[in-house]
Amino acid sequence: MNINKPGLFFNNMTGALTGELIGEKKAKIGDLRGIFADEVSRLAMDQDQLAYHVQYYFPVAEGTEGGLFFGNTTIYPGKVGNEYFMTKGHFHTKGDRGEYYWCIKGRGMLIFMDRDRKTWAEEMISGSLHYMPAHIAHRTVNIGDEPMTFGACWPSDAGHDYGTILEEGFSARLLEVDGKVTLVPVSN
Ligand code: PAN
Ligand code: ZN
Repeated sequence: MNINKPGLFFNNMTGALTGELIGEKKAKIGDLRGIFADEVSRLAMDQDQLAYHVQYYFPVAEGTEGGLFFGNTTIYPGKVGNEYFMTKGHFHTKGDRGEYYWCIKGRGMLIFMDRDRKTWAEEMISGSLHYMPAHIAHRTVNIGDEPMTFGACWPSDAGHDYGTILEEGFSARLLEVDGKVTLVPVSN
């Protein structure tokens, strides 16, 4: 009978994944066209500046029913104009797939939006655990001065619908207003 050594490690302090089959995705300021409100400020920044990166473990092919994916995301501190660095955000392509996030370090905010465009936010601090129900778009924001890292686990057939958010956006944005983190409704 075999007793195997683990081939995959998750660092509880940093969130770093090491081992077999770890992939990586980087999002630079230059990749985030149409995400932030202030496009003029975004274009004036160093387009190679890293806004966030993701490490992920895909033990099965994307789209496989019944599997789970695991990842971490680190969002760097910073702002585009008065809007904090954040992820693109998405609905899952299979809308009825949920997800867990948990904050490892830093100070963040998780923005949710339902299909009726109702938006709300939840604070992320070390140890906080967040359940994303089905049919809810989700985006994360770094509101602190240090990198903010969280873990995520989601179904391997969930998929990512970025197009809806690119076209319609969230109905509120997290801005610094008079020195305070404020969830500001988008006027249309
Ligand atoms: C996360 C996100 C990750 C990056 O793993 O994919 O935080 O955010 P964007 O995908 O919106 O750029 C997740 O929610 N997966 O389903
Ligand atoms: Zn997701």
